[in-house]
Amino acid sequence: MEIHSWRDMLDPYDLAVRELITKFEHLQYEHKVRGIYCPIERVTGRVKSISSILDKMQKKHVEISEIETRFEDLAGVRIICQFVEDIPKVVHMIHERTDMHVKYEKDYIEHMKSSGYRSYHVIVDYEVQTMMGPKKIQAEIQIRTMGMNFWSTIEHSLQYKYKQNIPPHIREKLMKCAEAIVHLDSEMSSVREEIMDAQNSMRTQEHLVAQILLQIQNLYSMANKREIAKIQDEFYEIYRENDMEKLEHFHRQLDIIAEGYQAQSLTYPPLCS
Ligand code: 0O2
Repeated sequence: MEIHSWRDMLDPYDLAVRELITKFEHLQYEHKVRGIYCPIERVTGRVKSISSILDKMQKKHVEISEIETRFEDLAGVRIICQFVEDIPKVVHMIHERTDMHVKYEKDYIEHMKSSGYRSYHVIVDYEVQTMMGPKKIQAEIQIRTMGMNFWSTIEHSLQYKYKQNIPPHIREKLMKCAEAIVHLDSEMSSVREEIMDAQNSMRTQEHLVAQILLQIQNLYSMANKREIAKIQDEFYEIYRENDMEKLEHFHRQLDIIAEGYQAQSLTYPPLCS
């Protein structure tokens, strides 16, 4: 196939990858603004490289004309989760969507590959709109924990270096590492509640601090500079104490101060108006 034909073939897959990344990142955003825990930690994606397609064609005896039907991972999206428990939640989210249709799933978590590879794959049909009209393509969504991703990224680069012939002593080490990752994931799951509590408090505090800073900024148009400087100093002092209750109290006090100023400006309209 000529270079421009490869590009013609792969362009819709590139569009699909970019759209899918945006859609999953938007889900993250929606959770964040609502202060809800999101099972998606990070989203990445890629269109399979031409050399990787050529390698796979050779390995699986696939003709050029069969590429799009035989290879389901020309468009690949990877969703990284913090905990193993997040993975079925992400799978459920995908099933619930109407803009993609699940064709089938591969559970390499329940059934680890002999290499030690663990990940959950969902193959979807997805439609993109191109200059030539709509095009239905397949995309592979890999869902895995940070630990699983760490392992498979390292192992993948070794596969590239050794061209599928990783020496036995390295294979053995990789298998041990894969087992260690299984253990790590399960240890992380056992302290999941604590980790999530800590992350929740961090998010709540960030949200509160942002609101307080906005309140102080709004006061600039109402209060005098000396008073604002005093309020700011008080805020820094409370912030250093790291006491959420005091921060919440301070937030409420600022509301009252702002309401007071607003009432004053309604009582005494500017003389020049
Ligand atoms: P790349 O470079 O990521 O595109 P199968 O015959 O079913 O075993 P198939 O059809 O490739 O093989 O499907 P499979 O096994 O679900 O693999 C799809 C993708 O999952 C792979 O794409 C890898 O990204 C990943 N994967 C599968 N097995 C392994 C593994 O043992 N190690 C690592 N690191 N990744 C794996 P490609 O085309 O292999 O590579």
